[in-house]
Amino acid sequence: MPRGFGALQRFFQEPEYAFGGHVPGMSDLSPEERYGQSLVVFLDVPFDLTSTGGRTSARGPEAVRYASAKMVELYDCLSGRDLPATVPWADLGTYRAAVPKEVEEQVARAIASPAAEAEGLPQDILTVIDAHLASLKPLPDIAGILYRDGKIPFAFLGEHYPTALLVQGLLQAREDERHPFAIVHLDAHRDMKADYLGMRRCHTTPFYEILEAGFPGERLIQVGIRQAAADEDEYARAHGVHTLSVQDIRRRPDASWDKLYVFTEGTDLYVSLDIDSLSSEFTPSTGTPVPFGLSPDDVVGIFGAIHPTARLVGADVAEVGFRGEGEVRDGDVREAVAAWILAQKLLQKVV
Ligand SMILES: [Mn+2]
Repeated sequence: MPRGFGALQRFFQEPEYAFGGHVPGMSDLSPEERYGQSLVVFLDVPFDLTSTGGRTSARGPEAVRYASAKMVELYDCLSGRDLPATVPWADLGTYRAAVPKEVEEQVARAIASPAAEAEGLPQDILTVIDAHLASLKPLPDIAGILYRDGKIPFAFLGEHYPTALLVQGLLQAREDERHPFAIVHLDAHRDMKADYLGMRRCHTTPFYEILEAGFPGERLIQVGIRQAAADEDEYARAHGVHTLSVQDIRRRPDASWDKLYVFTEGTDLYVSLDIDSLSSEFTPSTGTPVPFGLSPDDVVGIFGAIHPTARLVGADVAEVGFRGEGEVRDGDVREAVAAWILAQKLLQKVV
């Protein structure tokens, strides 16, 4: 029997209350029964305090829920597989980490100000940000409880920072060290800054924090990277981090797939998909869209190259944006549809 459900429940608002509702599946069972029978457990962390291009990703997870419930068939007519019939999943709901609107606006104004670029954020703003980041502190424990219950946590994140906490929790909970832990990180950005405008923990720092905690750089591959500061590139090189660029994939696809195949062989695998790894034409709502990126087909190719012996131990999809404006078909929900379909493609491949 799953021991963790009771402990987990108090951190989450039930998905029935979210806009877009419940990720569909096993709807005839109680939440506890669904949890007990699941292999994959969805959760969302709608936290976005530090991103640069506007706070659209706080509502990204609910847009992904909406896509899952209303926009996308669970039967995949390309593979003939029906999810979640073949990948039992449950939905824990929404992590309670709401940031009040006025705090969001205060921090957003400070980040956008020219003074921040020149001399960093003022101390009072950094203190406010740290106070709200403290609300994420239970995330490593939550990932650990899920791991010990034999579940695969699959998080829909707002900003990318919580990835550091989820990975930390999984690394601490692991007892079987025979399978090396490996991370496949798809992103336009390295997210490997030691500091951004004075913030030591924010959407640009999670992979710095993971490596600084002792995770070996050669167990991390970053895919689709096309934006980084010189010191992030240098840090990645110095730590032996693998990189696959969009150009590598386009010009030498077979060599790229071989690299991923070898990299993931026999691993306990964590996959972190920042939606801005996709080219900006697919991402109308994310905070920091970047052209010259991956196509959804490229991402399916990347997942397809994962070695069959890799065991997924956790995953997240980060930075999906949603402004909640206009009709959903106007495009605001387009990247959430892509995010949900790619999440399913990952699960079809590795679970
Ligand atoms: Mn990122």
